[in-house]
Amino acid sequence: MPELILALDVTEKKKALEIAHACAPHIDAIKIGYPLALSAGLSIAGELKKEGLPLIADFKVADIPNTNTLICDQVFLAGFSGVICQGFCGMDSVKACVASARAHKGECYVVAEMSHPGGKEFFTGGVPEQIAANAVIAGADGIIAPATRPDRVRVLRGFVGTKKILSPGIGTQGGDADAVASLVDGIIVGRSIYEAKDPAAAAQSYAHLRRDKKQ
Ligand code: OMP
Repeated sequence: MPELILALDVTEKKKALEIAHACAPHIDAIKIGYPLALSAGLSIAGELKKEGLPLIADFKVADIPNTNTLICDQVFLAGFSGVICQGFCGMDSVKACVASARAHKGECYVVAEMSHPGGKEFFTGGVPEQIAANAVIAGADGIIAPATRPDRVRVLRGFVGTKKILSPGIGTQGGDADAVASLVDGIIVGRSIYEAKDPAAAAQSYAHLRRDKKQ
């Protein structure tokens, strides 16, 4: 059964910190990306870390190896424990992110296929499978695969074996947490939690899916 990762795509710093604090007992990790990092600054990482949870930087890093290294080093120096990169830039670019993660004792996840409708335009024709295979060879900790397409998660599992699969697209994007829970290691949920009237209660509603966690 999977862990619950809160996608904290809130652009008001105070609200973000309040939601993180309220949800902390009911989640296993926090993921932030450009929305919060650009509005609140990278130092938000230090404040979110106080919740004592793994903190993933979803910057979907997608550049040449040297630039990827420079970006990921900053991510880990800011206090994040994990980073998400794109896989379509090639093995060398992914390896650079993995090397940075290792140097900082952090984790690296590679987007293999995206969850939104447009994700079917270019993440097709065997590309996600190749990205997933590359992620394994590069030594990444796992991949990102779409909860909106459980059939595709099943296929990609065949390429990553026991590596982790983190899966976004639940709730607002139409994915069903119960349908993917047994297929993945982490479900990523954003708006269905942070836009709820009571974000903590919304997070707690996934409790039955979380792995061996005391509520
Ligand atoms: P909600 O749709 O609000 O639950 O948010 C989903 C979160 O997962 C957002 O932070 C997205 O940026 C992220 N995400 C996707 O939705 N689809 C993907 O294919 C990949 C990601 C991601 O890498 O986290």
